Amino acid sequence: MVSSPRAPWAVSGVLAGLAGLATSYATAMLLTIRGSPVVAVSELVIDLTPGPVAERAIAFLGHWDKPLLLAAVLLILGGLFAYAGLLARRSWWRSSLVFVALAVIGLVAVVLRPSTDVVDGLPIAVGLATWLVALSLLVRPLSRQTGTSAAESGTGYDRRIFLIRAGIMGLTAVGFGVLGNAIGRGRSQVERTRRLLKLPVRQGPVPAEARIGLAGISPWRTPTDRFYRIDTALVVPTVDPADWRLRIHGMVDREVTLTYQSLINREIAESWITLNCVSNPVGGDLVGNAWWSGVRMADLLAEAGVSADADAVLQTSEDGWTCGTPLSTLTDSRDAMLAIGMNGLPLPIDHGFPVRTIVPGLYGYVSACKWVVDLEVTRFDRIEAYWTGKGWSEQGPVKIASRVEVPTSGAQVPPGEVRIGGTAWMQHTGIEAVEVALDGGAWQRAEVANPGTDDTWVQWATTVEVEPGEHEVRVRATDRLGNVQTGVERDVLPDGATGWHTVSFTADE
Ligand SMILES: Nc1nc2c(c(=O)[nH]1)N[C@H]1C(S)=C(S)[C@@H](COP(=O)(O)O)O[C@H]1N2
Ligand SMILES: [Mo]
Repeated sequence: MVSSPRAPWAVSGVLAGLAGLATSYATAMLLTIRGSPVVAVSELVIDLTPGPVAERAIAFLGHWDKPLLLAAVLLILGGLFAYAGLLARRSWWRSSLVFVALAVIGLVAVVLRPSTDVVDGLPIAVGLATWLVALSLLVRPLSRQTGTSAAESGTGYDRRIFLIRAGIMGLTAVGFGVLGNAIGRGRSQVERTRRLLKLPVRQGPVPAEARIGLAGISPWRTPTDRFYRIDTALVVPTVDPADWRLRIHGMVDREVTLTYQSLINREIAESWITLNCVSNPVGGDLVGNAWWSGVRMADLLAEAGVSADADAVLQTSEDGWTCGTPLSTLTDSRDAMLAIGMNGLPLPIDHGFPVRTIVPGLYGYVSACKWVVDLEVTRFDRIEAYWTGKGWSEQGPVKIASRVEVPTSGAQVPPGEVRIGGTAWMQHTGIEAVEVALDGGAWQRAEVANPGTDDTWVQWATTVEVEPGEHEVRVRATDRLGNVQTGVERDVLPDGATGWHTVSFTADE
């Protein structure tokens, strides 16, 4: 059998490999996943290295330990890529197996990381797809004339096509690498600035009365890293506080432009506020409670002097997302604020650093603009905001909601007395009462822990008596205006879901 020289095959493997690493790296940076699959594998190597060996290596190599480890991983990868390319001479399948095996190792490394979710696997999928496509593109001109007369082309393969493809592949890989690096670097610089910031904010103490003391219930204060995140940003805006400006304009007496420094020099208001998403289904977890620190929106708007004809504020974020907020909710006595801190620290980048809006009593999509840079005082009949242009309601006041968290759906409990509990919320109105009904029976009052504010959720708990067998418990809340949560089931679109959350469980000896 006549075949082309070996070198181009090895080069194909390496180029395809690098292209896959580059696209997976760019994807990881784009999805703001901390570190690429290569970094995950390197970290896995560190984890798997016996402690004493690692210590000796670190002592010997000093600060060079991690760059050297990365370099070693890349070198080994390079060798495997070349090997895969050579294998492709005989069978494309065997070489693609090498890539699949590498992807599996990467996936294992990513999954073994603390707090991974499904999207973390995406860079690997993108990388694997790139590998397979790139490899087949590169080796096709190599194998085309294999087996035919080598004399025809003189070299035994389609050299020109191969070189062109290899060149394009190399450039594309470099392009993705540079792109990923630019995205990653912008974020890490802003993250460094964020960590060094000393803000005049406190860490609010959780009111003792807010806790119902039932194991398994959501913590009253949602830890920042477990706070839900919703936004349309593919690449999260990374705004340096030094560059941040907020313009307040439109139907105002005088325009106001704020810098970050001028904002944090003002009086800081702080409060516990529960934020939830209009897309949260009944019983869902797109809700969280945090201690927010910021500057009262009412004071800022008073400085600008809003026109009596205005009824809305169109908020715009750095990435162009918009929401329309009722002016009255920003000027009344509630703690609507331009938040700079969350749970006692500067806002995380993903939650709107350096500045976002928080308005108690409104769903996030009409109020909680992250990375906010522009407030236009206006009228609802003149604007269309991002989500209202897509079928969601113009007005987004929160709805009464309650959730059974204990027992969990499908749980097995001993028969007899069973503790039931969860959370309920109706921000800015407050929760007056929570009731549960067992197996479609009468509503019975639960105990409600009073956090001392109407702007947050409450924890509730009660005890029911159950016989062995299948059971179903549902919950409903009543707000402080006497409105009882409706049992009518409605979807999240256009203005938030309604219905009673129901959980089934089994009582078993
Ligand atoms: N810039 C920007 N701000 C935004 C959004 C967005 O897509 N972009 N989503 C909103 C929605 S729908 C919700 S529910 C909240 C969620 O805030 P969180 O991610 O801090 O939990 O942010 C709001 N602010
Ligand atoms: Mo939302």
